[in-house]
Amino acid sequence: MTLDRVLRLVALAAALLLAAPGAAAVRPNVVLVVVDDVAHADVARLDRLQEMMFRTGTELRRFATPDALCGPSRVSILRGQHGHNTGITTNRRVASTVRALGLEASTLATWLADAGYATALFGKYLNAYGRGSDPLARTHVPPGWTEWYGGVPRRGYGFWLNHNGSVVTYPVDGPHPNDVLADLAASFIARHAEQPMFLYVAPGSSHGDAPPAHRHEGAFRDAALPQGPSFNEEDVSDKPAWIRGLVPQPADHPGRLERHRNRLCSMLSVEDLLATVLRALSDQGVLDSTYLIFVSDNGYQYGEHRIRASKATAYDEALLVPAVIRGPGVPAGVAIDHLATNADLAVTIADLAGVAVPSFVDGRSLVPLLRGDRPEPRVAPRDRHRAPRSAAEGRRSVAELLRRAARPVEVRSLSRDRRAGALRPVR
Ligand SMILES: [Ca+2]
Repeated sequence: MTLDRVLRLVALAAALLLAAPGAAAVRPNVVLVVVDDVAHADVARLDRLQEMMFRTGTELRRFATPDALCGPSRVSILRGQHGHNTGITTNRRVASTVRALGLEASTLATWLADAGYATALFGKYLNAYGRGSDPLARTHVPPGWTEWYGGVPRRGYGFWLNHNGSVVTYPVDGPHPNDVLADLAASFIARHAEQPMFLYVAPGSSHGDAPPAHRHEGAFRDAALPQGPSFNEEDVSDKPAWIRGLVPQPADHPGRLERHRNRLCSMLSVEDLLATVLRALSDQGVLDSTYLIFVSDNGYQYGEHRIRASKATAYDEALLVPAVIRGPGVPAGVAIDHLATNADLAVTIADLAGVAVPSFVDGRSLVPLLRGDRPEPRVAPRDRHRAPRSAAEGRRSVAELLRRAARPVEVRSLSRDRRAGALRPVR
C-alpha cells in the first residue's frame, strides 16, 4: 500500500468519524444505483431524485461513459476497466462473452466479497443475459455475489428474475419490476446490516419504450423534448459525413416524445425504489455509514446534433451521464467538473471500502475529488463511436469527443484546431 493511499484512507476514516460519530464507519456500506439510458436532461426534471441525491451529495458533472452503450458500460463498472481493455465494446452477447473471457472471476463484487462484504445485485446484469440470443443460462449466478437477483427486467410488467439461481417469473398483472427490486433490496439490507454491505441496484425500466408503473402513467404528458444548444444543430458543415447527411429533426415527433415521457415516468418508480432503500438503511441505523452512488450507464440523444433518438455516439448528450455520490464526509450540494469515467466507480468503491484493486484496472479513485483535492487533468479514453468512414473523420470524431472538456455543450468541431494533434488515446 502506498503512502498516498494510507493517507487517503486515514483522511477518509477521519471524515467518516466526523460525519457519523459513533457509527461503525470503518467499513462503510455502498449502494450503487445504475439506471439505464438516462441523460442529464432527464434527471433535471426528477424532483425527488434531486432531493435524495443531488442536493445531499456531490455531483460529478463530467462523468463519461466512453462507449456510451449499456453492455460495455456495465462491464466497465464491474471491472474498473475501459471498454478497449475489457474487450466489450458492443452489446452483442455481452453476458456470455464476459463469462467466456473469464472477466467475471475478478469484479468489484469478488473484491468486496473476499473482504467480508455482503454483496447483492438487483436488476439488470448485462445485455443478453438469459435471453434466447445468448447461450448464458438464466440460472447463471456470477461469482462474488452473496445474493443474486439478476435479469434484464426492462420491459415493465411481466418479467423474470433469477433469485439466487432459481428463475422467478412475474405475471403481467403482477408488480412492476422496480417495486420488486425495491422490496428485495430492503429485505437484503434488513438481513445483512450487521456486516458491511454492497448493493448494486440496476433498474432497467427506463430503457427502450420504458413502460412506467401504472401509478405513474401520464405523469409527464406535457413534457417537451430537451432542446439545448445542440438540438437540431444548425450548421453541421464541420461535422463528420454521417452527421452532415442528417436532416433536422422535428421537436414534436410523436414517437420520440412518447419515449422521452415514458422514460421520465419510469424514473418515478426508481425514485420510489431509492426512497425505499434510504428508509431501509435508516431503519437499520446504517444510513450515516452508507455511501450512495447514482449513475446512468449511458446518456441519450433526442435530436441533439440532428441525431434522432440514440446513444453510442461521441457527443456529450450520450457520453456524459448524471452521476452523484452522497455519504459520510461527502459535501452536499456540490458539483465537480473534473473528468471521471465509469471505470472509476469500481476503484472508488473499493477505496471507500478499504479494499485493494487488481493491477488491471484503468479507473482511478474519486475519493480525493470528494475530499476536495484536484488531481491532474485527465485525457478522455479513446473514441470508438460510429465507425468513421475515413481516417480524417476518425480524427475529427476524437477531436469532438475531447473538446467536451472545454465547454458544457459543444457544437463546434475541433477537427481543424491544431491542439487536436496533442490529444492522445489512453492505454
Ligand atoms: Ca443503457
